[in-house]
Amino acid sequence: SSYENATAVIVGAPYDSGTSYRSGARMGPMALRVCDYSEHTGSRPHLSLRVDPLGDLGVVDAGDVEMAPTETIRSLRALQDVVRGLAEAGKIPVILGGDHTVAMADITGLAEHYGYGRISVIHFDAHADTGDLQFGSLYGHGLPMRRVIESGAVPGHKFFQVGLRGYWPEPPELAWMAEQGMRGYEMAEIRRRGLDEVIAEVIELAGRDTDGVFLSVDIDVVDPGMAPGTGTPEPGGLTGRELLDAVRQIGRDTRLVGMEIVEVAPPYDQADVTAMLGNRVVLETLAGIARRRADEASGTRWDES
Ligand code: 4U7
Ligand code: MN
Ligand code: MN
Ligand code: MN
Repeated sequence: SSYENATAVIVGAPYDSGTSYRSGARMGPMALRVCDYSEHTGSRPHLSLRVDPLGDLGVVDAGDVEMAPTETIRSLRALQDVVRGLAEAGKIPVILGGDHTVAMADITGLAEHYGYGRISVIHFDAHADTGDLQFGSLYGHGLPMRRVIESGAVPGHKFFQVGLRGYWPEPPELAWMAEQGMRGYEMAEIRRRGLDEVIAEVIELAGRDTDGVFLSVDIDVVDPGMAPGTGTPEPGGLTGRELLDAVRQIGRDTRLVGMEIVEVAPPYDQADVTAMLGNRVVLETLAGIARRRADEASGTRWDES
């Protein structure tokens, strides 16, 4: 196929579930694309890549999966099949959401290939997304992580959540999370210990006893001052720069088998800085992977500090 030489394959998941207070994430894939990561995925160096371009890391865009908010099960199933197919072909799927509901499909699709219980998840988000029901539904952007844990796709102790803050989750949800052995890093802990130290710990823990790491980035992990284009903004988040450094480090120092960037809702950001940041999140993660591969090929380690 035309993906033969590609390491990473971009897939759009234009879905929002109706469980958001403010919808619009279905327009995320288009917005993330027009900010044009593709222009920079060739051999041409780009300033945001600090040290190196993507080198020979092949990236292709497979377009959007057909999804509709009124067809939840069928839509998630279609995405799940695409993700599993890419994993089977040895590719790294890069999913452009969509709201966070799509995580169910992304993670389940990967687990179907790598094995239930075999992958870890590093999850950047203001929210834990471990709710039980939303408006009576099992599917929605506030509960995908509970669903994948319940299904056995990823055990709770292989979940590492970074950037949590605000008044959610509620106490019963917190108790459930603790029972599952989930590890959450709240913004207060990050500020106290420093992000570098926290990310180093997450990389170490997520790399234990695993066949691959999935990176889930909900753009609302970033402060709404820098990323206003999202349905559920929450003050007190990471800076854009911090997120870019973190994902690059994760791309470099874990065995990434897939990633998603979700909850980019263009209608709430006329300046499009949120989509641009989301675009750079993809780019920096891929640059981290490219650097890891270059280091492995040369038997050395490029010092970025
Ligand atoms: B996201 C919330 F009420 N808990 O259920 C809800 F605070 O994918 C937020 O992380 C859910 O953006 C946030 O709607 C879901 C709310
Ligand atoms: Mn989320
Ligand atoms: Mn969120
Ligand atoms: Mn959100």
